[in-house]
Amino acid sequence: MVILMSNFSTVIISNRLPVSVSRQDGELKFDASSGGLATAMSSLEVENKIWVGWPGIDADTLSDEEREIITAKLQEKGCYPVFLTAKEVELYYEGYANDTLWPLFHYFQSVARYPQEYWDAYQLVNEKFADVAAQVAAADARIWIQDYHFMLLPGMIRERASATTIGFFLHIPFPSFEIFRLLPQRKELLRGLLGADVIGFHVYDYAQHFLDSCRRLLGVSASNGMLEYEGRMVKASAYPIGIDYAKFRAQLDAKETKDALKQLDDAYGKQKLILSVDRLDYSKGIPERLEAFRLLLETHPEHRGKVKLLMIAVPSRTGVQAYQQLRDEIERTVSRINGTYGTVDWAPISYQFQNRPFSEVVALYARADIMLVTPIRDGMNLVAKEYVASKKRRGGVLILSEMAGAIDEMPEALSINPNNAHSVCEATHNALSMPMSEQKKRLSAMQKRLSVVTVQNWGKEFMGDLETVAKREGSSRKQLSLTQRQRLVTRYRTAGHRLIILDYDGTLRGFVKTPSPLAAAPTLRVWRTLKVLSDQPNTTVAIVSGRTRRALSSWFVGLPLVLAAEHGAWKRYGRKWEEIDSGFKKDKKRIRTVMEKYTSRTNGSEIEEKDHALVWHYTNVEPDIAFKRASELKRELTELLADDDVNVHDGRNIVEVKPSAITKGSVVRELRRMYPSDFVLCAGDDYTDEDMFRELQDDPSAVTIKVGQVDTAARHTVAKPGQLLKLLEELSPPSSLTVLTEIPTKIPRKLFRWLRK
Ligand code: GDG
Repeated sequence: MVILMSNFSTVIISNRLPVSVSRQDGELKFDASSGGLATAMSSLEVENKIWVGWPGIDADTLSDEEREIITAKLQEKGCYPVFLTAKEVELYYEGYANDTLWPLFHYFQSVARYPQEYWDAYQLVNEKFADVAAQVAAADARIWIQDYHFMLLPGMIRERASATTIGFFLHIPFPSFEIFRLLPQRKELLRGLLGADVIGFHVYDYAQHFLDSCRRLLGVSASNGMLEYEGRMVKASAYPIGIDYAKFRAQLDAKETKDALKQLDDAYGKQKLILSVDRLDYSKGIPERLEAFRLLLETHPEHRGKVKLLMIAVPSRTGVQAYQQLRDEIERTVSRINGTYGTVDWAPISYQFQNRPFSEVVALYARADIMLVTPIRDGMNLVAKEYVASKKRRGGVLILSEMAGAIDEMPEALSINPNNAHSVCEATHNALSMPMSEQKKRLSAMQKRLSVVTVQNWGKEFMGDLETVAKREGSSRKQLSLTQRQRLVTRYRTAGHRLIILDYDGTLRGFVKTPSPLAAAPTLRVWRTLKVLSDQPNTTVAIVSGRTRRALSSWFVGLPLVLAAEHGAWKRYGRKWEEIDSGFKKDKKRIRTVMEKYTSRTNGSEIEEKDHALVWHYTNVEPDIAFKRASELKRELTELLADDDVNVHDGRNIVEVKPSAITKGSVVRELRRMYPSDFVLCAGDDYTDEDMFRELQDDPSAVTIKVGQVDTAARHTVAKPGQLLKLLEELSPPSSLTVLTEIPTKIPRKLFRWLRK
C-alpha cells in the first residue's frame, strides 16, 4: 500500500510527467525525459517539491498492484501520478485540449470542434488533478500549473486548498477576444484561471488578450496587469520562456555531436543546408514553408542543385484527425516538389517523419546554413532559440515568423509573414548570400540574450513572483486572525462607550442583482445582530450606506440605530431625518437625460434616482456591452459635469453621480464628534467605505475592517459578510442572545408589510 505524502511545499502540475511509464514485453518501463520544462523545474532552488502529472500509460491496462508499483517508483523520482483511462485521454487530451483549445488558441477556428463529451471529460480530469494536488500539497504550498490542459485547475484547487499560492503558465498563445469568445465555455475557463494568483504568458500581447477577455466577458478589469477577482488580486504578466543555453553549448563539444556533424559535412559537402525542425502540427506552417521553398526553386533556378531543405517533422497527436490529414498533405507536397525539381543526383527536400536523438538535432543546428522557422502561430518557439544557441564557429541565418512569440526577443532574425510565400522565398534567397560577418554579428547579439534569459531563469522568475505573492499574503495580509478577533472582543467589552459604524450592501449582506430594496432587505440574522448590538448600553450603532433613507428606515424599523443614507446626504440621529443642502437637485435633469439615453440602448440596465445621487446600474447587462457602455457613459458625464462639484465614479456594476462634498468620511467625522467613544469599530466593503477607513486611520481607538481582501486603508480584512456578522455576534454578551428568540415573528412581519407595498 503506497502512503500518499501530503506536505509538499512546491507542487508542479503538467499533463505529462518528466518520467513516462510504458509496458514492454509485459514489464513496466520508466523513461526519463529531459525536456525544457524538466530542466527548468530541476533547477528550481526549492526544497520538498513534487511533480504531479499523467504517467503516460492507460489506467485500464494496470492492475491495482501495478498502480502501486508505479506510484512508489515515481515518488522516488519526485513525481506523483494521476491515472487516466484511455477514454479520458481520448476525450480530455486529444479532444478538448488538442481538438478544441489548441486549434482555437492558434487561430485555426475552422479546425476547432466543440463536442459536449470533450468538455465533460476536461472538467472531470481537471477535478481528478485538483483532488490529487490538494492531497499532496502542504496547506501553504506553492502550486505551479502548466498549460492549456488545466485551465480549470487553479479555481478547483483554490476551492480545495484556499491557503495555497497558485501559479499558472500558458505555453501557447492566448488569442484575441474575437477568437476566444467563440469557445462555448469561455467564461468557465476564465473563472478557472482566475483561481490563480499569478498567470504567466510568453509575451505581453497574450497577457493583454487575456485581460481584455476578462474585462469583456466577466466585467473584471485590470490595472497594470493586476486584476481584482473575488476579493483577491491576480497578476497577469509575460514570462518569456528560454532554453537551457549551457546544455546546447556543451552538447556541441560532445563526441556524438562532433561525429554527427562530420557525417553531415561528408554527406552534404558544399551544399547549403536549409533546416526545419518541428512537431508535425498545422500551427507550424509546414505546407506554407514547402510552397515558399518551391517558389525559391522556381524563381531562383540558380539555387537548384546547390541547396537542400532538410525537414524534420516529429510525430505528434497522431490520434487527432487534423494531424493525420496534415501528414498526408505534407508527404504529397514533398514528393511533388522532389519530382518536379529533383535530378538523378539531387533531391531538393529530405523529409523525415521521426524523432531524432538530441545530439543529432544539435549537429543539424550547427551545420544548417539557414533555419526556417515559419509557424502560422506559435506561443514562443524554442527551435529558433536552440538553433542560435548551437552556433559556435560556424555562421547561420535564422528566418523567423512574425507570428512566433520568439520574434520579440530575436529582432536580428530575418522576420517573415509565413502566409506570404514570396516574402519567405526572398528572405531565404537573401540569407543564402548574407556575408559571414553579418551572420555572426546577428547570431552573437541573439546569443547574448539567450544566455541570460534561460529556461532556468524563467522558472526562477515565475516562482519568485509566486513567492512574493505568498509573502505579501502571509505577512501583510490583513485578514483578521483568531487572536486579533479575541482581542477585539475584549476591547469592546471593556470599553466605556462603543461606536459601531457599518456599511450595508456587501458588508452586512451579499450583493443582489437589482437595486430594489425588496431584494436587498436584511436577513433575519443581520436584523437580530443589529438589534442585540444596538440594545447594548453605552453603544451606538450607525449604518452608513449609499441606500435611500426610505430603504434604511423601513429595513431597520424599531431599531435604535443612527442612520446615514445616500452616503450621508440624509442622517437620522433620533427620530427625524436631516438633509444636507448639496445643491445637487439642479443638476439632476441633465444627468438623467444622459443616463436615459444609455438605458434605452442597453438591455438590462436601470437608473436609480436618489435625492442626492443618480445611479446607472448595469449588473444585469452582458459584461462586454456593460463595460463599453459604462465607460462611454462615464466619459460623457465627466465631460458634461466638468465644472460642477459632483463626482462621477464607477463602483460595483454602477456608474454613480453624487455631490463631491458628500462622503462617508465626513459622516464618520461627525459621528466621532457626537458620540465620544473609546472603542470604534468600522466595517465596509467598497471604495466609498475607504473614506471612512482613511478618516479613522490615525485613531488609536478605532478598528477598521474591510469585507474583501484587496488593497485597503482598513487595518483588517474578512473575506465575506458572514464572517463580519460572526464577529458582531461575538461582541454581544452570551446572555443577550436569549432575547433573540422572540424577534423573528414580530419585526420581520412589519418589515415585509412595508416591502409588499
Ligand atoms: C509549445 C508551444 C512553446 C523537435 N524535434 C525533435 C526535438 N524537438 C524539440 C525541440 C524543441 C521542442 O521539441 C519543440 O518546442 P517548440 O517550442 O518549438 O514547440 P512546441 O512543442 O509546440 O511547444 C511553443 C513551447 O511549448 C514552450 O513553452 O515555445 O510555442 O507550442 O525543444 O528541440 N527534440 C529531439 N529530437 C527531435 O527530433 N530530441
